[in-house]
Amino acid sequence: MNDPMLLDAWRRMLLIRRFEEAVSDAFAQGSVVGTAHFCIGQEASAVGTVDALRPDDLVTSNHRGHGHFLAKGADPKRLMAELFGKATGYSGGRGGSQHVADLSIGFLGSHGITAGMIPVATGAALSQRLLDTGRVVVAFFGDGATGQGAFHEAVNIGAAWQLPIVYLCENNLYAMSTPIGESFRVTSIADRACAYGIRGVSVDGNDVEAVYLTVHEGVERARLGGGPTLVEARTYRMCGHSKSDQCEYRTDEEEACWFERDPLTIAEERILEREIATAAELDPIAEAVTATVDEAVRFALDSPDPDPATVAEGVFAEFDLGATKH
Ligand SMILES: Cc1ncc(C[n+]2csc(CCOP(=O)(O)OP(=O)(O)O)c2C)c(N)n1
Ligand SMILES: [Mg+2]
Repeated sequence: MNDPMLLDAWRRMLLIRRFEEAVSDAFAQGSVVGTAHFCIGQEASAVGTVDALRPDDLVTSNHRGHGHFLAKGADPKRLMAELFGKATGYSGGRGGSQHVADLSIGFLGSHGITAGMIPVATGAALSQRLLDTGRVVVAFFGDGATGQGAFHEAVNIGAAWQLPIVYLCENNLYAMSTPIGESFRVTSIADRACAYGIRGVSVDGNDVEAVYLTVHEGVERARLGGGPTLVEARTYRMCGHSKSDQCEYRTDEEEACWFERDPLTIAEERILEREIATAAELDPIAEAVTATVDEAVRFALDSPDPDPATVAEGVFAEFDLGATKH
């Protein structure tokens, strides 16, 4: 990454962090209900990956998708409003944390079904091939998703047809409370790539530059017709799986070790070391990020609730209640 890129990557990682902290506060205040999965600690894999893409390239996400979406250019106001269940949200307040999309910025959607979007991403990559758009697709998913049949089927067909796609696994060492060692025997998820005859690469997922370089190589290979790459970004969520998780299955030592490798700190230290900016120059950037998030919260609070009269809009299944009576 050149100097301006690294500085901007840091700013956007900070935006993701502050955004999720604000969502957490909103939960505490009761403005947001239900649950959410935060990506605090995983911001570098989202930003580094998206920075390796062209703006018109496509992304799919999973249940832990705020960072992916914001990195791809989501409007923080509309995402915040969605979390608040408001009519101005990306899904009109109906989707919540896990179900948002914006095709205009190439974000095909996040989804709560583990591995559910990997086949969708693969289909999107087939479309790009058939339409000859030159676009590449990235599918974000977690280590737990690699145990799903949908992962194997999609990666296999992506490989067989040499589709323009990068399969981006954020290996944060756990699927809910299950450590990876209890789910598979390979030491790296990248090793699984050989089963499909594609390239597999493992990268430090907390180092935004390393992620960028690794994904960029995979993206350009895919764009030139070289087929998929499976990238494992090794990272750690610095929070619970979801709102209710106290992380009792993790040791203090393990957490301390990873908390020292906070992706924001790594990027900030590098910016200072390379004299891209001084600490005093970073302060106003951080303040502007906080102001953006505050504005998003205000927008969400001030937005109207969805109109009950629109409840059937966007519903594609119809039931004839009369037909169920015998
Ligand atoms: C098909 C399916 N099975 C189970 C779940 C429940 N579930 C939600 S998140 C999750 C773990 C996902 O782990 P991973 O893919 O590693 O992502 P992470 O949460 O660690 O980011 C599970 C099992 C689900 N949402 N969908
Ligand atoms: Mg995981």
